[in-house]
Amino acid sequence: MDTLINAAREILETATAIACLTGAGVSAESGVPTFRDAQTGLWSTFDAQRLASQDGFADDPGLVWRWYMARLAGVEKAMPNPGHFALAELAWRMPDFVLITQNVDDLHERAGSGDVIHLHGNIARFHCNRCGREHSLQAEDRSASLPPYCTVCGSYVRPSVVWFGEGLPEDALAAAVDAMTACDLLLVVGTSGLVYPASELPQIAKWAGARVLEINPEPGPLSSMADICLRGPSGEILPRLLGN
Ligand code: BJW
Ligand code: ZN
Repeated sequence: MDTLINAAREILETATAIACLTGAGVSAESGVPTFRDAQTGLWSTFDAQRLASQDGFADDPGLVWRWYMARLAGVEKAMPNPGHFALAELAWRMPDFVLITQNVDDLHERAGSGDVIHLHGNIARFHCNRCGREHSLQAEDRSASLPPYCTVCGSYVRPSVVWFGEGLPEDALAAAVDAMTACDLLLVVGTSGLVYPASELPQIAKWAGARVLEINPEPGPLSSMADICLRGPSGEILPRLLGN
């Protein structure tokens, strides 16, 4: 592993434009469950693919609401881990650094990262499922058995996250694609690479000539395009990569 870390550090030190794509794994060591990890992942307890969809919300809005309120409480309790801090430090060191996350938590921001591109939204924001009006969460909403109603149209309020079958925010996706074509190094951290269109981003960077470095304890579909795979938790590997 030391040889691989040293090789990766060399690539990092000579890179002039770095992009980083993170997934649920980067927050795992903060106690935020990943989606697909067999033992602890949200998918092992719930059919999250169903809950995170319009069909799931239509079938049982109360279940979906309570699931998100429980997850929001978990995110609020969680603290950034050394992986989040290392990425914030990398941004301070590198003038040309773009951080793109699929995560709906704010742990990158709380570690000091600014201008984070959120591809899948934000679990702490809410809007009407019909008219789109923003809703600020009230204390009583948190323990409610049903979602709050929109004050404009009376429909249910939902979390401002991207569900399956929904489009990603266009500006975020465009900025992510730009970063892929502009970078000479892409770090892919803690994502299974299973969810489209985020899963296509590393291929865009590769086609544009960037080197790709994967940090993940497990191999996945993105591993074959990585120049170096560092197998281990990002909370340990990222600080080592920075020489901390
Ligand atoms: C560690 C670690 C440690 C652990 N350190 N690492 C058929 C084929 C292809 C595509 C489709 C298809 N059918 C439908 C689609 C499209 C669909 C899709 O991709 N589905 C797949 C499941 C097949 N995508 C969409 O619907 C997207 N929209 C779209 O495509 O619109 C057009 C369209 C619509 C319909 C049909 C076709 C096109 C929208 C996707 C939105 C995803 N939303 C979610 C939920 C957000 C809200 C919420 O939080 O509830 O986003 S799903 C979930 O997955 C969440 C995540 O951001 C996302 C990615 O997951 P991530 O981050 O990779 O986490 P995990 O758990 O998968 O992996 C964790 C990783 O960490 C693992 O690798 C571990 O090893 C690692 N790890 N510990 C480092 N300590
Ligand atoms: Zn409304």
